[in-house]
Amino acid sequence: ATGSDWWRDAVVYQIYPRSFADGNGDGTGDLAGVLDRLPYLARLGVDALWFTPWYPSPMADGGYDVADHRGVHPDFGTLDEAERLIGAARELGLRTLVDLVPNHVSRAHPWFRAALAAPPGSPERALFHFRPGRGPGGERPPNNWNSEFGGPAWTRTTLPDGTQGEWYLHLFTPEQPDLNWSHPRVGAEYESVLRFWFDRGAAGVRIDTAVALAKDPDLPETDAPDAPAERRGPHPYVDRDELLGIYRSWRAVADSYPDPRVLTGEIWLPDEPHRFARYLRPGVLHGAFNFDFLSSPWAAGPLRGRIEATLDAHTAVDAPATWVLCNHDVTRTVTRYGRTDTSFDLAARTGGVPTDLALGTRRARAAALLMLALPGAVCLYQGEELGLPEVEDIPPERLRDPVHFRSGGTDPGRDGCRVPLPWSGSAPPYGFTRDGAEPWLPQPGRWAGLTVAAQDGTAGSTLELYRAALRLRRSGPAASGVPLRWLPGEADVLAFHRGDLLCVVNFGDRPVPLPPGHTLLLASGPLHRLGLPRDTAAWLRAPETAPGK
Ligand code: TEU
Repeated sequence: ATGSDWWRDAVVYQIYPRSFADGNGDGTGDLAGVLDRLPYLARLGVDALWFTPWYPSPMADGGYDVADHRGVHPDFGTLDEAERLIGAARELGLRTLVDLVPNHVSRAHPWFRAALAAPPGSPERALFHFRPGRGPGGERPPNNWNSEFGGPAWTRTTLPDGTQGEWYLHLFTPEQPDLNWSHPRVGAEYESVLRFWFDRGAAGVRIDTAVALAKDPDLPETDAPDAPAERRGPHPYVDRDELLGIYRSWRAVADSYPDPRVLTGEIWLPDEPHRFARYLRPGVLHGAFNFDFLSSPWAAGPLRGRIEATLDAHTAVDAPATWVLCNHDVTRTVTRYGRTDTSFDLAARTGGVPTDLALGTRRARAAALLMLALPGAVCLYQGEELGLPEVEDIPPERLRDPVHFRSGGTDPGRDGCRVPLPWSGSAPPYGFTRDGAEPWLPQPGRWAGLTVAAQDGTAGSTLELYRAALRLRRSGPAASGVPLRWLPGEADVLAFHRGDLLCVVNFGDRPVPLPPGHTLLLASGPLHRLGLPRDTAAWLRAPETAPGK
């Protein structure tokens, strides 16, 4: 779609700036590096770029600990450069989404510094969740909530005289104090931040942790302190009704611009498509990443079930789905799909599970054709188009992710999907940086065949598969509102029409014969004499139907 509906079927490309491309040769990716590579992104055929946080930050959580929402971290460049980048991208037809982190700020944010310096009960502290501890000396945390990355969601403050004071709430690391969204100043501040970036050309925002901002003001105990996603029924900080009011007011800000800006939520709400779709009702958010699709086992039944449930729930509120296979938080697709257990969670990172990368690559390529044929928007994660696997052998002393440290070192964390991209050459740094600089995370020595240069123009490469699929998607019915129509067939085959496009994915052992009269447009792997082999997908064009039929 074009015009103000562009987001309904947009392909968004997620950039993790630290690992995309290094323009100034210090080993850290930056905005200058992205500017250099804009032609690559335009040629890939995506519609928009989403940048994970580029703001000033102590980088305790990859920049999701924001110290100033209106600036750019010096590692990445300057605010001027960000504005120029947004403009240059737009000239190539690429819109820009910035990451908005409303659940928490950095401990280095001026608001939190002021809160720490102010006494209990002060207006400064009211912007966060400060509470006295339980027990005689207040030595126990105020409630039983646990942080997403392990350990209590509370940290105790120390008063100037050295004695222990109140505790503050942080659903993530202690470096990320949670804001109090029932305070009007918090809402006003974020509306102003939205305008700040929209005024500088941003076409929208990705909203971090969008399901957890609102808290029950009593901060009560919960019987789901560890895994809120597995809660049943109301929860003191997940999926609360107050969120809808917050997002309605943001929508009004977005809609006040002549070229309406879009709001895409990061909403982890597993297996509850109708709760999920509440956020996509008219006047609320435009889209939200579909993690049910991402976390599905690689099998026809579960995938079809999740696709149908998602489409039903989204159709009911007239919103497009936003399909996603991976991001900077989960094990890369090629590695996940190379395992018997294809789940994305922490356990899969730590188990030392056997992984068949050839199998995973085949499935990931098939999954790409499946995803890109579905109705709605799509979000790709940098390196997905190169078929990069997770890097599972980063030396522990090089790991940076707080998930690793907070697990006491048992979990490698999320750095394995954040390794700098390989652009060219046969050895690290693969053109990522220059002048002999060392990339901030080490790249494996086995990526020579996965670089952009190695795949560019190479028939059958994953890069060329994505390019071809994105080109066809743009010109065909997959890029329009045409609904999906399933074809009856075998249990381990998924087949559906979008207008005259037919997408077939084979999950079973037996090759699936291609339907007669159809033109093969694209296949995710080599075809078998008898048809489409296992773990392979194809796009076909149906024969033209006679007029009047
Ligand atoms: O992630 C929020 C979130 O819910 C994740 O913790 C997710 O559940 C987990 O990573 C799955 O493995 C967002 C950001 O995407 C993440 O990078 C940040 O660390 C987090 O918020 C805190 O800002």
